[in-house]
Amino acid sequence: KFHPNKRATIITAPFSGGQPKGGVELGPEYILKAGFEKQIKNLGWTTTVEHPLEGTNFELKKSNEKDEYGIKNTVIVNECNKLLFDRVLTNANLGNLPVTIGGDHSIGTATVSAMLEHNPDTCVLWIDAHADINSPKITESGNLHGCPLSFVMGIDSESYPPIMQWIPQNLKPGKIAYIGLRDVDDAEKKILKQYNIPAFSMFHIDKYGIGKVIEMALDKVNPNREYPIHLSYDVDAIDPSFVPATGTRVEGGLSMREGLFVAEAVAETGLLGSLDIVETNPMLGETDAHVLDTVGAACAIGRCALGQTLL
Ligand code: EXY
Ligand code: MN
Ligand code: MN
Ligand code: MN
Repeated sequence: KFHPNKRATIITAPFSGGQPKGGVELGPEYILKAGFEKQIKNLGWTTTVEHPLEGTNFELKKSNEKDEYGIKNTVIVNECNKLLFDRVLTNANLGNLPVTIGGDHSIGTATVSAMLEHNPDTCVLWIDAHADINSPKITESGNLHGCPLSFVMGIDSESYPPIMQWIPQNLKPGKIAYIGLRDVDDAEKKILKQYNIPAFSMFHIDKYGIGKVIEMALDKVNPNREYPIHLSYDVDAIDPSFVPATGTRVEGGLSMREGLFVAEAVAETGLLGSLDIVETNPMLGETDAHVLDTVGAACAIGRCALGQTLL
């Protein structure tokens, strides 16, 4: 079992530069105000909170223009990821469990590559409606929250801007599995096939049930249940009826229980090495209840992943 000492570091990533909408940078503040740190403490963890983006003003530098590489906000996304990479890697090396709270999913570039730098055996579970594996070459939107996995896998690396060359391309295709997919671009589908990346869509969840799907996903990336798991949880994996306050909603998602089960099942393995909770956008709730539901779901994902059980 990893993390027997139960020390967690909550790393806030109030960042929205990976996509055009404002408000997702408020995710960490809302999640912390909802009592997330205390909830984790109540599960027996010693907690620390770090704010590595404090003092930066990335939000003021956002633009909606694509650069010569076909992507938007390259400089701030890159700088943000550098800061997060350092804190995730440092905490992991100290034996702390990094819990990174976004912010948009472009920060996955830092969290995934840092955890693989910490332990190259790390496997990744990417829980999302989206595959987030566009490259600068193939992205249509140019939004970097749709691209983090290409960078850490080195897909189409000739299309990357030079400032992103520091990113370790340390994720192998056999070390990641997806759960919850239902909005994947055609060019991304090609990549999933070409690299033979295990991907469980909502179709598979309906067909086999969520319990079986987690087992199948872990059988692919962690057959002997021996490697640490980086759980990168995009709240839009859960159906927008439960998680409405998020930027790229897609109907037909996980039920609330299926969504929490994923986190509980990872906790049950004892192999959780690090966690991201991303894409909570408190400005996109149409009502206060929408915001409370979404922030509440983000907190619940974290509690379940860190060991909260029903009995
Ligand atoms: N595939 C689309 C794009 O690249 O723009 C949508 C990506 C949404 C990414 C969200 C957060 O997971
Ligand atoms: Mn470790
Ligand atoms: Mn995502
Ligand atoms: Mn998503």
